Amino acid sequence: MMGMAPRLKGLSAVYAVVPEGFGEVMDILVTGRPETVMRDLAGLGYGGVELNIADPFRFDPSTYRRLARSNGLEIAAISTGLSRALLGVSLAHPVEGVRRRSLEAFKRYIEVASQLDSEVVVVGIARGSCGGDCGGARERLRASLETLSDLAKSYGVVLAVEPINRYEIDLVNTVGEALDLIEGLDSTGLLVDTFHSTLEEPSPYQAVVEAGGRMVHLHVADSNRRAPGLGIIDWARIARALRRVGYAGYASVEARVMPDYRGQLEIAARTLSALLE
Ligand code: LER
Ligand code: MN
Repeated sequence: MMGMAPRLKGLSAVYAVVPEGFGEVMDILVTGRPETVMRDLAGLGYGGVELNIADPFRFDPSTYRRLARSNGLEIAAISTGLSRALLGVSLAHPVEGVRRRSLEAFKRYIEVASQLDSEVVVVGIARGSCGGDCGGARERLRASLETLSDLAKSYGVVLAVEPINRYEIDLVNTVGEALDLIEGLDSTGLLVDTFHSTLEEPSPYQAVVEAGGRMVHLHVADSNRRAPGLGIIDWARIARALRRVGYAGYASVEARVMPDYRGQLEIAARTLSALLE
């Protein structure tokens, strides 16, 4: 019965929260003053904003809470990738002191998520890389996730492990690898990113189906990482796959937004209306 299928919560976009002087961020992140960005997102019909916070130790949730509230937005997720560039965060790091400090960063991300009523903390490139020893890195990453999943559970938050394509990282590229990694862990699921899964999986539709009930978050970009609608992904087919697995979270746009994020997010919203019906 189609009418019984859970609906997505809405659209969100990934916004970079960086300290002054950070320099350029990836062109898939929305940048600008938070007041302006949140007002623009609300104006474009977005219901959420995902915060990619470079430094969780120097982040004041109260400002973002107020701005999100006043614009009627939810914090769709807290993402963490920028901490790798700024602080060297790596949950798989072979140096115990670095791994411990990285766990502290993620503990802070979990606290921040709960303070902002967000249910999701993303484990993307801040998980770290193989460093020539993929087996060891995987074991250390698993140990880190075991520690963090208990904490996440106590805060009512879930960790979302994101398979990322092999040209960006060498640790956990596919949905299958991510499912193996998180097996048996509470409060830990998968983030499917339609761009990465187009590169790594038989298809992005199959990636959603394989992630199944363990899917807790969704990043959307087209096959070329441009806004949904500007590549070859069939978005109606993505929508069908999401309904089939019962996904009911946000679709968070993480696509090339330069030079003007408003235009790109408008194209994304128009394309993704099929997912929200
Ligand atoms: C992060 O969500 C992501 O998709 C990566 O490509 C960023 O490096
Ligand atoms: Mn992503």
